[in-house]
Amino acid sequence: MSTPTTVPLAFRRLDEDTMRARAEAFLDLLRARRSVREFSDAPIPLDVVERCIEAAAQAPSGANKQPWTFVLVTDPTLKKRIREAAEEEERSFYGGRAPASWLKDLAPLGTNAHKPFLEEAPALIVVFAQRRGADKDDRHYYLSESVGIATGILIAALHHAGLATLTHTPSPMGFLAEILERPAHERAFLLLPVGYPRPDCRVPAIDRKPLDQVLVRR
Ligand code: IYR
Repeated sequence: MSTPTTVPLAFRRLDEDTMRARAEAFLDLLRARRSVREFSDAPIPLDVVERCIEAAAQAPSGANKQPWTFVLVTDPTLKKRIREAAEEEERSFYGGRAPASWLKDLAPLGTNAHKPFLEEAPALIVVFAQRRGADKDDRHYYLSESVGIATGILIAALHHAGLATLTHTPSPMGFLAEILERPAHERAFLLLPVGYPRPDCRVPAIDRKPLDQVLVRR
């Protein structure tokens, strides 16, 4: 076993009032985040999106393998192909593949097989999970956990930067690797339309569980 090389940790200790203020501000910020399905087609600063992707790529991952690829799609032809393929999958999902109980759970969200946002949003980020490295002996670990953490950071970073997203999971998502020409060891993890909400955008009236339902203190 070789000794790992280390560097000093850059850590700034904050006073408790500052910690409280920052925790509150971050909670307020995330309370205001909502999944958006009605996007404006107005252009967005792509340099901002790229910095948010870079923020996501700072996430911790199993053995620091960083097993993710983010494909930023802005080409209208590709967006159209993605919309058409996604809608085909969704038609079969809503038209019989999904059990009645699942459709009942989705009813409050008002979703259906119609996915115009895949063309209307100025950008789509398709997050891919790499089952292994480019070299076939390079193993990856805790894939879903790692890519899930990075995706969560990405959603928070985009919201913080003033952009709306939707966590969209057309299922199955195999068509994304095909359309975006990803290698066989990558599987699509999540599709995130990114943009500004339409000025008349409405979102479902849902709320989050209060802290006492999600936190157990022992
Ligand atoms: N993928 C479908 C269905 C869907 C599933 C869940 I779970 C959601 O939270 C929302 C939708 C669709 O995108 O419509």
